[in-house]
Amino acid sequence: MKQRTDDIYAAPLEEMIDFQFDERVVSVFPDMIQRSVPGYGMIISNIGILAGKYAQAGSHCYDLGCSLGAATLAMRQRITQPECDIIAVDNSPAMIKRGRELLALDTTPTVPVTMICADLLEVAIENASVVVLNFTLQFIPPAERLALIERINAGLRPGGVLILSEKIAFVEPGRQQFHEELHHDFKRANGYSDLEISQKRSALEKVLIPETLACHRQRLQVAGFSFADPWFQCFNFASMVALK
Ligand code: GEK
Repeated sequence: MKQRTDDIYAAPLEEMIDFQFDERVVSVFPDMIQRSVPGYGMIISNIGILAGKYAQAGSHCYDLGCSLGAATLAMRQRITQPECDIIAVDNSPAMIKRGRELLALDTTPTVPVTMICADLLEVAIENASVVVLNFTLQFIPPAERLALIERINAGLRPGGVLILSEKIAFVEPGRQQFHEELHHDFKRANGYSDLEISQKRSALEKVLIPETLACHRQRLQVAGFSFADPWFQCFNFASMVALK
């Protein structure tokens, strides 16, 4: 599959369909996520660095909602502890198909990777030292989020980490507008038109549900993490690290 520029929302759409991670999205995904998520490349590199630091010998590292496996590959390059493997999960067959092709091109010899096409809500998390939810929890129904975070905490070894990146919301309308406008400026600067920005926003409205940093922090605490701190924020996008 050839790497393409994202023009999915460039022409006016007669009917707005909820956003789906289908073949069309997969074919433009690396371009789409780079141009839409401020700091994406930096977050991916730092997931590698965090995994290099927190992966424990003989444990599993999970990349939940792995898409094409960018975070998986970054972790694979940095993990030096013996007997670790990475379990990468996504429920989009098109993502997993392309992700496996990209994985086959990666020549990093050491850490074995298994890419699984499954609902992450149904995947067992066990003997884990690093769990990554890189812009994935936002697509999980809010009522299911606490149980998932509790299950991740239960599956982590002591000293293990959850890396949680999300689009975030703000309680005060003025702050919400401030960050949202800057994000739209970021997308415009990356070549998206106002039509593309507004059509994509409508398509995502019912499927991507952001929460406040305070809400994430509280859930992580309730789930049993000893602390959770944001290590990255740019406009309405943030990444937190939670330590068990
Ligand atoms: C990256 N982490 O490049 N089970 C499994 N996968 C799911 C589920 C679910 N229930 N719901 C959504 N997904 C990646 C980027 S993208 C973020 C993550 C974005 C998957 C979905 O199929 C998609 O591939 C991914 O979560 C979200 O580091 O596109 O904004």
